[in-house]
Amino acid sequence: MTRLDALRAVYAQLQERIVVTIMGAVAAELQSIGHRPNFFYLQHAMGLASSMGLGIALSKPDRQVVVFDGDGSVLMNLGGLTTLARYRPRNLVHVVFDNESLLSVGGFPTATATGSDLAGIAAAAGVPSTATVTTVDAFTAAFDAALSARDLTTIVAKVEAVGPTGYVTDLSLLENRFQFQRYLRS
Ligand SMILES: Cc1ncc(C[n+]2csc(CCOP(=O)(O)OP(=O)(O)O)c2C)c(N)n1
Repeated sequence: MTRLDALRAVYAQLQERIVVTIMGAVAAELQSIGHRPNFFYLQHAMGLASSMGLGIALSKPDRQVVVFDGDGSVLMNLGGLTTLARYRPRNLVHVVFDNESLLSVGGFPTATATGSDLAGIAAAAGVPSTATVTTVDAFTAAFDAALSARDLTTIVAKVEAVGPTGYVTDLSLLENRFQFQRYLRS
């Protein structure tokens, strides 16, 4: 499965939900499908997309929050999983696109390439629902189930280590920041 195909498969369900992504490939790919004011692409703060999603989920319990993370980013902040589990926001779906690589900075292998199991780590951290999927159909089913279950879920989607041709988009960090802030307040 490619991450782009997985994103396309669930894009319609992102329209009315709050979405936070990590920087780099996933941000560029989601924007290539179509940017929306409810999408925020967290630049620079590698590993903290789930933490930002947690804060939003706790402050907006009536909204569902989707976080698109990466294996390298999660590995940089494994403690984030324990904090997620501790607060257990039932309105947060945490998707980790695991390409076993730091793709956005050149494709260096991560620990998932040598056997570390992020869904297992999330479950051991206390995340109540976890899954690992390897096909678009399985990803869509797991994503749908997580949205309807209304409980904290981490879905690890094993994807090919391929990304967009370019990472720079015409949406600047500050523009995205102010637009997203206005969206959250509206
Ligand atoms: C604290 C910190 N260290 C390093 C970087 C540089 N950096 C940006 S994206 C990235 C790789 C992210 O890897 P992953 O989460 O696996 O996502 P992928 O690029 O594979 O989609 C790195 C190392 C950063 N932005 N912040």
